Amino acid sequence: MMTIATKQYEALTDETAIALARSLYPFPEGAELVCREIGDGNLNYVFQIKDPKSGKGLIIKQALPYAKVVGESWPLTLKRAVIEANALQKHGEFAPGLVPVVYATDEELAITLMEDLSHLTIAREGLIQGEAYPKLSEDIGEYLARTLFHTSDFALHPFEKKRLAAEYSNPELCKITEDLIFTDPFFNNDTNDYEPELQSVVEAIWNNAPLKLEAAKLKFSFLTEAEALLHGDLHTGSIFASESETKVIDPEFAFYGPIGFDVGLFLANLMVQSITRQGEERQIVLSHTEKTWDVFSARFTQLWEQEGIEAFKETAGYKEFVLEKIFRDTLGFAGCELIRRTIGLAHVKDLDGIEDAEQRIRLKKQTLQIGEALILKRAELTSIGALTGLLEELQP
Ligand code: SR1
Ligand code: MG
Repeated sequence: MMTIATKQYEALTDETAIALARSLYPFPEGAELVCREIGDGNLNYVFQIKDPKSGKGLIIKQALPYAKVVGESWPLTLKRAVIEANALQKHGEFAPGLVPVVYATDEELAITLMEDLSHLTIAREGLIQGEAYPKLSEDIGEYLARTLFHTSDFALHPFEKKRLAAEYSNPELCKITEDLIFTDPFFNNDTNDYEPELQSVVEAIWNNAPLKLEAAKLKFSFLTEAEALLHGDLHTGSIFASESETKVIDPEFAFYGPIGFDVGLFLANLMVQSITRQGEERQIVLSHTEKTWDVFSARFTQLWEQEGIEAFKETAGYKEFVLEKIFRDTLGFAGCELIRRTIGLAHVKDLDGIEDAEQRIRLKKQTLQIGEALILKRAELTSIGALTGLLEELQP
């Protein structure tokens, strides 16, 4: 991995991105490179630079000093580019093949040069088009178990774990999550965004004292429980996929947090997709939901038994206690994500893209209903089958 000779921050253009790519990547002599800005996320620019003749290409991702989704009025640290590049490499140590290869980084320019994944599709887009992605849940279950186990106290010396927790201190990006997922949707806040037809259900959330108490507890966990190096934003828009490949991208929200947050965010985004599907198509996504947890918990168990360093690792009931805690957190965090993706800031195309207004509102109400149930009943839902059972009961 290379470090680029730095200069002062400036936003890349197609021309400067091409020049940078040419200086850092072995494109054929005289190659006529083409550049496209392909970023459709909320925060960054993503340039794809390609030599159409040889088919060789790479990605340059550049953080902007503000949140693209809102504009310059929302300043945002450029340090997130370093966090992202380092997290890609750290997670790549444990889940090789499931994250893109990083070629070079530059802290001043806030850029990362990485493997071109343009032969793959963003999983959210593909799922909306009806793709089944047969490897998705197995790969993400593996990714979650390997990255989270290996960066936790169950695998690391406490000095190394705390060194990493300090390295990945990411207060500004965490604050976005604290506000957008855990706080704002539960109050009458300006960042919320919902159709007038949802006004009464939204107000019912703001007035639901038991729900708010549980949301507060989940926020407290997110704020305080430094269990493992999380991806921090593992929704289906942070995953590239095909029939045979899965790559997790965009860990700029990485920090030391509760393991169930990564698992819960991914499952919530699968749940949104399952709510929009019917019949056999819905079953495919529900199977992914179950398999993600099954693969995650089986691999986590295996790593615990074979590679765990915790003195209590063989104490009867301890491993089960840890996995039950992760599962309960997973459900609660998933519930908060479902509510925020429906009425908070940064919606998802799965729901907002439904053109029939009546159907869209009906499915959004179902999403909110499942979100609330997961938060309130997370201690009673003790198996992944109990979760998918809730989704199976929904009227298509
Ligand atoms: C202002 S950022 C909005 C959302 O986009 C990111 O992908 C995170 O999910 C964040 O909450
Ligand atoms: Mg992102």
